[in-house]
Amino acid sequence: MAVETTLSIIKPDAVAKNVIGKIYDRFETAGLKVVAAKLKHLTRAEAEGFYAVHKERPFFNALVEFMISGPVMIQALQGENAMQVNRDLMGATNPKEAAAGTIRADFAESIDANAVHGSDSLENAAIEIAYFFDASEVYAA
Ligand code: RTP
Ligand code: MG
Repeated sequence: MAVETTLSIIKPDAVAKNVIGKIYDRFETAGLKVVAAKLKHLTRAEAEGFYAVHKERPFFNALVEFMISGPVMIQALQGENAMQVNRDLMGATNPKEAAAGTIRADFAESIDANAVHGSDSLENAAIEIAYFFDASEVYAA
């Protein structure tokens, strides 16, 4: 397995619930290291750009509204197999279908307010990290 870097976002619902630290503990316990981080209230344009791949989907407007409803915590996570390790920690998109012990099962309320985002491929991870961080803001482990 290779050392990878992936993008994670703790969404407005989880930031509002004050569980950033509890979610960071999941990352650290799984061997993922935070190598870049910022708390940010996204603009509409930033959220639309980030989720542009979904712009034709019926849930796009609700997704953007939700993502700008409060600040988000954005981090790059580095470790062995980081992209899939983070996706496994997150659990299914719909928290009602998420396996017990996953972040979404424990902290999410609904398919809209589902606590976290994680890159779904290494190619997208590179694009998403560059969307939010300058290269000089990402610290190699
Ligand atoms: P994310 O991109 O946020 O990490 O979530 P994901 O990969 O698990 O899910 P994705 O298919 O990429 O969808 C992005 C976000 O859109 C919302 N969604 N709503 N109502 C619906 O059917 C629906 N489907 C997706 C979710 O909030 C999801 O996280
Ligand atoms: Mg996705």
